[in-house]
Amino acid sequence: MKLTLFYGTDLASFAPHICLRKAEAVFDAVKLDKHSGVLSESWYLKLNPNARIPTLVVGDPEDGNSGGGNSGDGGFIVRESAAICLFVAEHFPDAGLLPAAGTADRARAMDSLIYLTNTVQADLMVWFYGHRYCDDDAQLDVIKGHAARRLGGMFATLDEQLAAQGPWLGGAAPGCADYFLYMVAGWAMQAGIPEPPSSRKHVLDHARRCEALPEVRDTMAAEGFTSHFG
Ligand SMILES: N[C@@H](CCC(=O)N[C@@H](CS)C(=O)NCC(=O)O)C(=O)O
Repeated sequence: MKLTLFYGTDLASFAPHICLRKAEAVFDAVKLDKHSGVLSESWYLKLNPNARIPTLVVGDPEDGNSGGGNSGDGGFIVRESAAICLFVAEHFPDAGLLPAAGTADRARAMDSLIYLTNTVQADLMVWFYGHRYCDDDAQLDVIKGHAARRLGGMFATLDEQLAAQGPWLGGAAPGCADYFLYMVAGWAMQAGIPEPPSSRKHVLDHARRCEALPEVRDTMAAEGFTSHFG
């Protein structure tokens, strides 16, 4: 089945991109610039009405279904970064992107992945897109201050979690939750929050371990950026 990932450098497509590379999937990678206006163009909105990156097109969504939707046999589209990671994990089970179903390790990996996307990533979006939540610079400063403090606390909790059950979020081997943590930790480093991920020993060690993985290094090189951990 043909796979096409629409991605941008160091965006929410990064973790899905690592998963595809780890799975040795054959896929087309289409690079987009989120500042170019392309996300609001009609051809892209048809693929992703949320006007966001990433988008994974699986097969041909126009072929044999109701027309560009998510149903039918011809193909489908996955638009959430964590959902793309999970789809790739299930579609390529030999890649080991998730621990075995029904195990404690699987439950921990899923718990972490969902926390990272619906809590950590959500507050990072507030920090990076704070202007969408307020009217002026004074309000923006307040919003970003709160987001930064909240994020500092989240990485402290993640640090404790890694200390208690590391080295990886799903036990003995790295998987999609680890790639997701590395992605959001890198964004938090760029945000310059007062208590950055690098100030947390176990989060920093985790990032260093991630950077030693060929699938992470290769994806960073393919996207054209380098470590945010110095
Ligand atoms: N929940 C979505 C969020 C995706 C998202 O916000 N992507 C950002 C890039 S990291 C984007 O496309 N931003 C463009 C915009 O908001 O205008 C996911 O995880 O896939």
